[in-house]
Amino acid sequence: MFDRLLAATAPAALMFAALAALAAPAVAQKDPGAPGDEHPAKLKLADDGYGYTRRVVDIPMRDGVKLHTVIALPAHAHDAGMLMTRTPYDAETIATRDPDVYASWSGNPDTADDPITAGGYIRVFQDVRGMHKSQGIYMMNPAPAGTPFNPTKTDDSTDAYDTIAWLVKNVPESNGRVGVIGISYDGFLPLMALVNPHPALKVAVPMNPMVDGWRGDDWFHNGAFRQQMMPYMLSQDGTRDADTPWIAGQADDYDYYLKGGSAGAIGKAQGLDQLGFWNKITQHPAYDRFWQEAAMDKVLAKRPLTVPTMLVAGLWDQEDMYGAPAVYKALIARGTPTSMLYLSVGPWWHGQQARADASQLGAVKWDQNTAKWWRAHVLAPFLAHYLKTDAPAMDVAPVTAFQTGTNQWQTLPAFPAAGAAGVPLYLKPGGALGFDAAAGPAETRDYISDPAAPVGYRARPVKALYATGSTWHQWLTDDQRSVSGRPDMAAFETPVLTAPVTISGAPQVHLTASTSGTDSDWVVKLIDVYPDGKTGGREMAGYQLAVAMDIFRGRYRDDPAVARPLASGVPLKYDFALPNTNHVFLPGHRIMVQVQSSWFPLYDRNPQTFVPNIFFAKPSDYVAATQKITVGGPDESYISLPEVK
Ligand code: PG9
Repeated sequence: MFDRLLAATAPAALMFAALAALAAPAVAQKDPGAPGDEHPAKLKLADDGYGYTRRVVDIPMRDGVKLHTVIALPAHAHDAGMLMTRTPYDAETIATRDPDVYASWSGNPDTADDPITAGGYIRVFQDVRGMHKSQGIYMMNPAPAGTPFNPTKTDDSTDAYDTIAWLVKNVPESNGRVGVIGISYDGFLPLMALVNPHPALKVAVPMNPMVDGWRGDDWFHNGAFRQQMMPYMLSQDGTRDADTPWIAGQADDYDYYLKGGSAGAIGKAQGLDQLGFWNKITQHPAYDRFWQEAAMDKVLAKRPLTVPTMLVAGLWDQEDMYGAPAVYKALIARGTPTSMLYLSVGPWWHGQQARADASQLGAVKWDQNTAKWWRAHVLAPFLAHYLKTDAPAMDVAPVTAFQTGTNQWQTLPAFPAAGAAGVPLYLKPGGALGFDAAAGPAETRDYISDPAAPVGYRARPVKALYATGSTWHQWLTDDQRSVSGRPDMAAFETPVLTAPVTISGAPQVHLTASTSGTDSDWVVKLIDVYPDGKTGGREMAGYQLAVAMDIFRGRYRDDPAVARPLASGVPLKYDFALPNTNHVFLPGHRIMVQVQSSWFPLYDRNPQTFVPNIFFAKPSDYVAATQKITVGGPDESYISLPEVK
């Protein structure tokens, strides 16, 4: 509010400031340490209270731009490995340890502190170009240098290379071995460090990395825009200190975004059309070269992986569910050896493995603190083996995956688990669901999708993602009974299972449906329905836990790069992958599939009238539509489950 108010009254404010300067006597600003000033000229502390001392340097890159870098050295560091986290989230803040933040690096603890502290590593934190105290221009997740959308000669790969080159020359306490680690945006940066890596880079741990902003990470999922990320864009792209507040007014984001109209209208109202990144994404709503040139699974698949890398994925990662598995799949496909590529898959929200206790996620309990176990038994030995001079042996499998349902860790040679094969689970008449195709002629399951009353992605009131008290981090495990039974969605359910159904990998949706509109979104959810209170325990009686769900914007059904109208009233096929699973549907449970056509307000509404760019849809474009899902018959809808027999 204040920054907008100032902007509105800037001329007046300048006049008053000039008058004030003339009127008030000049107050001499004493230099710190001047006689009488109790402030010392430069305050020196023995350490940060945890035995770490800080060395702050502005490291010159190859083009002369200096990047602000905080080096945290453990007391008596000698022959120590270095572990670097590059970040857009303020290196100075992250590098300040805070006992209240899970006894870890404070602020946004982008690493798992206990094995790192115990490992005695030198920690390095660096502001990326253009953010906080680093020089240079800022671009959000810039594509590699020299691509059409990054015409400069530098990028986060060259900056990582130049920084590592400086570190190994100028940190005498180190053993010359450097690792990179980070979560989310800070997980994207280790991936960029792997593109033409410095020879001293010995290990990379990209956790929950941002990989493809259009396919399935932060900005879109299959073309549907994640409009609740707009406040982050205003903050991150608005100023180099990322300090611009988003003022919505309503306490319920469902109200705010419904009243705001299209995402483009909301963005304009908030001033986002001043932001370079906002203008880039609104000009590139389809999966064109802007997105494809920056997709890190594609970038890394162009070259061999030469640095041992452990990708870390969360099965309920609410922000970057797509990234780590996509990079893993792309690198395995090009023949990367398991001696070079590791994967950890845990029952975690975005970064939970490093940021919090992980004995449960939302209401779902795992019978153990999965994060602490993983840090001690997987991350710690992995880092030590590659960063310590004596390279201690490690017993870390190529894949360490938590199997939910049975709640046990698995060590696997690859992911998905061996033997996972597509088994059709058919959507049938009468809301039935089963592994046997429906007998009889095709039917349709119909519902009305009305953009004036979109289906919520979680129970209201919906807080802004990072508002105080927000439970955004656990929304993917919310009980889906909040929407079950609504007339504007369709649910299908198996009988009670008498034997376990084990799945590992990405379920594949094969939906046949028509819409009376000329565009449509399809949300498909694969759900584990817990037994009733008599057999399965009262606490979770009847709970509907989504194990995989995602949205698909119909206009891209032929080609993600080209939006095309849908033939109204014609049954069309929609084929898309749901996020990865590693789950067992236990006996006594049921399997459920839910289908709906909005997921609000996280995703912008589809007007259901084909328009060139949904960001700029007019109010009159938003029309209700009758959705008809084909069940039974030769074109029946089904989900191909990656079942492990
Ligand atoms: N991937 C996270 C994020 C990116 C963009 C918007 C909101 C969150 C992150 O870097 O934490």
